[in-house]
Amino acid sequence: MERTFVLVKPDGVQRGLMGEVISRLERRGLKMIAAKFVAVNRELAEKHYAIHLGKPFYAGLIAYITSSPVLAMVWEGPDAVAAVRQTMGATRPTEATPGTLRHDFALQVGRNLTHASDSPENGEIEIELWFEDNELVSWSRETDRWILE
Ligand code: IDP
Ligand code: MG
Repeated sequence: MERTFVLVKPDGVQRGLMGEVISRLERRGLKMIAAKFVAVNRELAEKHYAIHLGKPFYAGLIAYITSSPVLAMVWEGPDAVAAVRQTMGATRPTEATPGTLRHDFALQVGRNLTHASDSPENGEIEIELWFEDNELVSWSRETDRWILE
C-alpha cells in the first residue's frame, strides 16, 4: 500500500487546525500509521526543503517551518500521495479548489497549512528523514473492507 508523509505546518498548529487536517484525511479513508509533534531544527528543515534551496522564498520557508512546532505524520492508502495532495489543494491557496484544506483555511502560499509528499519516491525519502522504522505502526483497521474494494 502506498504511503505518504504529511505535515501540519506551524500555522496549522498555532491556529488549532491539527484536528481538522487529521479529520479530513481520516474521513477520506486514509489510514494513519505514524504521528509525532516536532520542534523542527534548522538542520531538519534544510534537509526536508533541500529541493527548494536557491529559490527566492527559501529563507522564508525555513524560517516558517522552524518558527513553531509541526505535526509530522505518515498516512497510507491506495494512491495515498495523490489523495492527500488533492485533499490539501493547490500550493497557492487562492488557486486551491473549494473544499480543499488550503482553500478553506488559508490565503497565502507562505502560510498554506500543510505539506504532503509529491511522489511515492519522495514520500519514502521524507518518511525516512522524519521517522525511525520503529515509529511506523502496522495495524489492521476493521473498516477497511468498507473503504477498500
Ligand atoms: P507544495 O507544498 O504544494 O508541495 P512546493 O512547490 O513544494 O509546494 O513548495 C513548498 C512550500 O514552499 C509551499 O508549500 C509553500 O509553503 C512554500 N512556497 C512555495 N512557493 C512559494 C512562494 O512563491 N512564496 C512563498 N512561499 C512559497
Ligand atoms: Mg512540495
